[in-house]
Amino acid sequence: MAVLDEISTQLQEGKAKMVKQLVATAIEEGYSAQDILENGLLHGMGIIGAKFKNNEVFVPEVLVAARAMNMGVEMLKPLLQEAGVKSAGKVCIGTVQGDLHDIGKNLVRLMMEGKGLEVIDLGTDVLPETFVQAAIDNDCQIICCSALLTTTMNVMKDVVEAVEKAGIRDKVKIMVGGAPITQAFCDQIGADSYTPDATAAAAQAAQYCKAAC
Ligand code: B1M
Repeated sequence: MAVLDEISTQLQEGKAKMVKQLVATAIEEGYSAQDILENGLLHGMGIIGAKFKNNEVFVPEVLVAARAMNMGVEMLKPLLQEAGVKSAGKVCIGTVQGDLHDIGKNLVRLMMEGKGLEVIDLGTDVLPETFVQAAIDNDCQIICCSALLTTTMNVMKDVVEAVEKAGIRDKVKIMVGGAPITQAFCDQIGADSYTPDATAAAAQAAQYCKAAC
C-alpha cells in the first residue's frame, strides 16, 4: 500500500514525473490498474478536490495535480484496455461548452477504448453543433457529454436539441455524466443515459453499440 499512498501524496504536490515513476513501480509490484487508479491517483485527486472546496489550495495547485493525474492515467492505459478487442462501435466524447474539466472525460474515454469502442475525443469546451457534426462525420452511434459545473450542465440540453434539429435523434444515443449530473437531470433533458462513473459509462456504451450492430 505504501506506493499507492506515495502516488496520492506526490499527485497532491503536483509532481507529475514522480507520479509517473511511482505508477511504474506499483505496476512492477503487481498492483492492479484499478487499484492504482482508485487508491493512488483518484485518492490524491479527491483530497485536492476537498482542499480546493475549502480554499486551502487554489487553481494553480489543482492544475498541476490534474496534470500529474493525467500522466498517471496515461501510464495505466495499456493495462485498462482489454487485449485483442476489435472495434465494437463508434463514440464521440467531449466536455461541454464553457467547461474545461477533462480528467473524468479522459477516464471515460479510456474505459470505452478498453471495451473496444472507437472514441473520437473532441476535447473540452465543445459546442453542441460540434458534437452533432462529429457524430455525422464519423457515423457515431453515441454522443457522450461530460460536465463538472452546475453552470455548464445545461449545455447538455442544447446538445439534445441540436441532435433533434439535425434529424439524427433516432440514430444516436446521448449519454451524460459528471459530478453534478443525476438520473433526474438526464430524464429532464431527454438524454438516453446517465452513468455515475467511467466503468458504468463504458459498459452502457458497449451495450448500446452491441444493440445497434
Ligand atoms: Co474545477 N471545479 N473549476 N477545476 N474542479 C470543481 C468541479 C468543483 C466541484 C470544486 C469545488 O468548488 N468544490 C467546482 C464546481 C462547483 C459547481 O459547479 N457546483 C469547480 C469550480 C468552481 C471551478 C472553477 C469555476 C474555479 C475558478 O476558476 N474559480 C474553474 C472552471 C473552469 C472551467 O471549466 N471553465 C475550475 C477549474 C479547474 C481546474 C482547471 C483548475 C481543474 C481542471 C483540470 C482538468 O480537468 N484538466 C479543476 C479541477 C481538477 C476540479 C476538481 C478539484 C476535480 C475534478 C476532477 O477531475 N475529479 C473538482 C472538485 C471535485 O470534483 N471534488 C472541481 C476527478 C474526476 C475523475 O472525477 O470528473 O467527476 P469527475 O469524473 C467522474 C464522474 O463524474 C464520471 O466518471 C468519472 C469517474 O469515473 N464522469 C462521467 C465524468 N464525465 C462522465 C461522462 C459520462 C459518464 C460518467 O458519460 C458521458
